[in-house]
Amino acid sequence: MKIFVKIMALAILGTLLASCCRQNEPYLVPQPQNVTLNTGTFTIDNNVSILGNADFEIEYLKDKLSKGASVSLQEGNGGKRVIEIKIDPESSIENEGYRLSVLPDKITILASGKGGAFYGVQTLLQLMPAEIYSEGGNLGKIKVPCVEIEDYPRFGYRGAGLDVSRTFFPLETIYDFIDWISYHKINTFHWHITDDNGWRVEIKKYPLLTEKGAWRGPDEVLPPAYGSGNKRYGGFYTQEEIKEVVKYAADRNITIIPEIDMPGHSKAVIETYPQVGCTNKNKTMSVNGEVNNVWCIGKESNYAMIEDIVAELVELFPSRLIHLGGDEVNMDNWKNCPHCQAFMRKMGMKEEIELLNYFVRRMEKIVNKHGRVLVGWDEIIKGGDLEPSTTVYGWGSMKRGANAVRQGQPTVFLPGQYCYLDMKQSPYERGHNWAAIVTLDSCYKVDPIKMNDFTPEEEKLVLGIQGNLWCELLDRPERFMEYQFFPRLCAISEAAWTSAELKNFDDFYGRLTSAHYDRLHNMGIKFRLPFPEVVYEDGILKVTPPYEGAVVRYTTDASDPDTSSQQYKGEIKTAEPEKYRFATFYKDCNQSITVGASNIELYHYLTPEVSISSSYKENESNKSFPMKNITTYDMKKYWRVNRRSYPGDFVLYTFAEPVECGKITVETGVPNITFYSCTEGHVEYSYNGTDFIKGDEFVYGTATVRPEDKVKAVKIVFDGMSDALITSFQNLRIEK
Ligand code: TNX
Repeated sequence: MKIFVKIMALAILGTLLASCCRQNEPYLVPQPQNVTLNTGTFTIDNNVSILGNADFEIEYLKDKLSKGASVSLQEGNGGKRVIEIKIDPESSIENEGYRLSVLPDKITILASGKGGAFYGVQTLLQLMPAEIYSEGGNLGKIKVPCVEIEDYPRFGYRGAGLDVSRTFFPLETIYDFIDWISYHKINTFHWHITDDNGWRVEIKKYPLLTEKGAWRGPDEVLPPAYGSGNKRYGGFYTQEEIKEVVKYAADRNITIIPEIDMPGHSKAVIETYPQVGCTNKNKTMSVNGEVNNVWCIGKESNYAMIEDIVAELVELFPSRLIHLGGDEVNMDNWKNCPHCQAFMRKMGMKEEIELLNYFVRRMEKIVNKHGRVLVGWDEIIKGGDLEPSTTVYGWGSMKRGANAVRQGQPTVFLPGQYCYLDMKQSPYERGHNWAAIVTLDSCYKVDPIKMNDFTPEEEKLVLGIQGNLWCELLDRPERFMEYQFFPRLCAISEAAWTSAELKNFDDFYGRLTSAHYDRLHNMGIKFRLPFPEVVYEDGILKVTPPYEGAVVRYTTDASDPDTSSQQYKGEIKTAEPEKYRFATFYKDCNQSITVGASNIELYHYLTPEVSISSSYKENESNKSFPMKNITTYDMKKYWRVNRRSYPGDFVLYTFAEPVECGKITVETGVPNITFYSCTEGHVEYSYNGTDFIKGDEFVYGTATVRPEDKVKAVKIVFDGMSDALITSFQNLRIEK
């Protein structure tokens, strides 16, 4: 018996010790390769001095400590305790790796190069309280746990990509973004700097590219798109600004790879310099819904222009890799262009895809001439051979990246299903979904080595991984860019940095939610919080908070919870579950989307018989999304018209019998994606079918009617030009 008590006591002590050690354990992201936690701490205060030969990193750390903790370090070795940051090119430490040793009286960061020294500092910052990332922190004193860390990256390429064409981001945001990714040991920023919807890099020889091609609006060469509406929208970066950004990034071990997307995705060039495009009346659309957005391959003068552009580009961006696009070319332009067709005959080409290969091969020469290497999207492997150095970005699927590797091209993996951060994070959130719903877990899983059976030779061609954000849907809500990137990019960073054997999603999720959220918050990032899971069973609402310690608040009137809403403490008994809404809260300053119980109908829409008439001609309707879709009340279905809408365009919903209802929500655009919508317009409604009352204006594609009598008809009326070459309409949401 006594022995049993002793064993129990030991067991309990053991558990206590384990949990207390676990508490002290540094929760690092990305997880380093080797961490040994020792006893004791190093105290950082004004008595600490700093020395070493890593000049930038020393200044950087001093700056972080003074801003985030009000601590000033002295230079030299005169302090009571010392921090040394040393770069020794002779040391055996791997490229971008570092050794971090924290003893009670000395912190040493040793690396063989600048990158490793910078990452040693990043890990050291993560050993400090999260406030260290804030500006204006006042800790005065910081205790850093004694550790020995040996660390190095799994992949040499760890990327984050941002499209600034569809949505333009001001310089300050670009600087913030560089800081944020550098904290996560991301070393490449792929800057998608031109596309159909805006050219954003100053090119001195072709000033119209930014004077005109950087702007969209009713009186601009580029029409409104992606929520920019009927105002002048746009912006660009001057060459001076870009040089400073490149330098700022390089200090933080980040290479910026610029992308000029060609020969497709080029509406912004072709509208400013029309001679660049094909000569034809082709009206078929690219997959992105653009017409006439492709460079002509048959016009020799185009190559001189590209040479000029690239010559300026390489002066701005010292990166070895230069990305010139190659994706989603609508080859109908080439099929219908006399120059392209004559060129094909001259070259003995049979198919248009050979024109793409010809173009890419010329781009290789242009880029190689400057001692640089061409990068293109995975379509570029289709038309024929490439230079062995030409690098492919595998985006369409894991398989397409793998095919590029098997064809012998160095490849960066960013398969949409794992790495596209413009994809929805759940069915209820804004975002694309053509690749998948991309969860935190999907990002964490991505592993081009484990998911393919490459030979050792092929493995060498796997350069790394990139998280990518396309910005068609980034115009709203505010700071959605941060929401889409974080924390999914934290997962990508660990997938790219940490050895496969050390990866463990649950462990990552624990580190993220218990420590890294605080860091993200102090970095100033409005990150996404996961929502709780709610089900209604046996008269009870049961809520599973999304992580340990998560605060869930709720309302009982179907409104969005806020910080004053009551906190969920246990099961809720109710006969009206559809009235409850829940959200996760972080420190009362960030909250998840609002959800109700997932297994019940939250809305009870009425479904009266309805017929449609409109200003659109029958042949303008898209066959796959016919008009009758919007008489079904299946809210996933929609009607798509293949043209832009103009003032005076309308859609009229007429009910067979007048409908008694309290509210009609009129949505336009594609359900849950909300583009191709009515950006400038209003709704009208009628009690008798002939006299119409003017109702609300459309805001982001939605307008509401609150009738006082039975409604016979509802009408969508356009007052301005719509946002795309496509317009979509949905079923009415009619509530009692
Ligand atoms: C495909 S990825 C594109 C982009 C879009 C994106 C939306 C790639 C090379 N092209 O132009 O923005 O899908 O997810």
